[in-house]
Amino acid sequence: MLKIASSKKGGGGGFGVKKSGDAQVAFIGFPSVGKSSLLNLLTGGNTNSKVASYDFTTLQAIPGMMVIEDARIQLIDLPGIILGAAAGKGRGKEIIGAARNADLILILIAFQYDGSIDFDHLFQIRKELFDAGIRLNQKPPRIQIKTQTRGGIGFTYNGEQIMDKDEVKSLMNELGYSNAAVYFFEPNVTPDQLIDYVLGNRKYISEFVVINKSDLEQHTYTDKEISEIIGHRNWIKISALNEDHIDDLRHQIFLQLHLIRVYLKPPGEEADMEEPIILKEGDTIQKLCEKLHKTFLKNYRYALIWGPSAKHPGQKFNTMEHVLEDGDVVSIYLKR
Ligand SMILES: Nc1nc2c(ncn2[C@@H]2O[C@H](COP(=O)(O)OP(=O)(O)OP(=O)(O)O)[C@@H](O)[C@H]2O)c(=O)[nH]1
Ligand SMILES: [Mg+2]
Repeated sequence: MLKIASSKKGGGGGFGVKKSGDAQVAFIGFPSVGKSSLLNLLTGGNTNSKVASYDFTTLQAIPGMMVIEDARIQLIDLPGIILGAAAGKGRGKEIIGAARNADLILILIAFQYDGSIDFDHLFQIRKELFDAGIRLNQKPPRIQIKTQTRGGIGFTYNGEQIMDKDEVKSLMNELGYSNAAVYFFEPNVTPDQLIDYVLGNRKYISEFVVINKSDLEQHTYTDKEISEIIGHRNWIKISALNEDHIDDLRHQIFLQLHLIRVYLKPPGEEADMEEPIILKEGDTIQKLCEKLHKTFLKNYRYALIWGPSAKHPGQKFNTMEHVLEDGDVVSIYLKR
């Protein structure tokens, strides 16, 4: 079996948590919602993050590893967030730094003793993350800007748009551009999206909402009402105390990460169907090579692929741009 250490770049931002595993999930929530209790449960006792009934029990980032369907997922328990975190209150900068590096943000809220759910916390956390440049459940806008030396602001677009040419022009001027060609490749681009694109440095990450302490539930809300308040259906009710719906949550985390399994077949040998390489949906042969070792990137000659992404078994790919799919078997041939 080919065993090569992952060559992932970067140490990870907030709190200096070293990225490890196939994907990273950050836990964000107000104090005492049960983040540490949940981390301990999901990692099956591998991790021991202190749990206590008082607020601010966790003071640093505590990473743990959860293995699910062959993927190793790093979970990061964080201190309780407080208002103003984006502006640096509490250990807000570090908490948000850790969130920015994650592939999925798990926002934890909880049932209260009166059976209500602290939805306000969810909205406040979303605002903190927004202020810190994190865009939850959004895709990067399909925009292109080409700066030019003259000609003012040009505007080309697809579909119906909210902004007209004058509005685009004045916003671009405010953003410091006097000559540029602006392209919107999708309909209804908002001014915020244009600003995000120009400012760069935005992170687009999915959120999943965990409502903990369901042992305190008094059936005040229907599922439909909860979905309406949250704004989507990516949420789950659990009880860390009673270990209720923990396996469902594990599975949901796996699904939300959109991971794919790719099997390696060393040239001339049988494929290794035991230990897949875990990649993300949309990843290319290049990503696979990066994950294996830098020599694969440098000395890549071609790949043969069997499986869902191949038009026929053993299809040959001379470049690394081909997008892989879950279940592909890949042979990589290197230059000698
Ligand atoms: N009733 C109930 N209590 C829970 C549940 N999960 C956690 N708790 C309790 O809630 C309190 C806080 O739990 P922690 O896991 O320390 O919460 P935390 O979010 O990590 O808190 P900080 O680190 O302070 O931000 C503890 O007393 C837990 O026993 C649950 O599902 N139901
Ligand atoms: Mg904690």
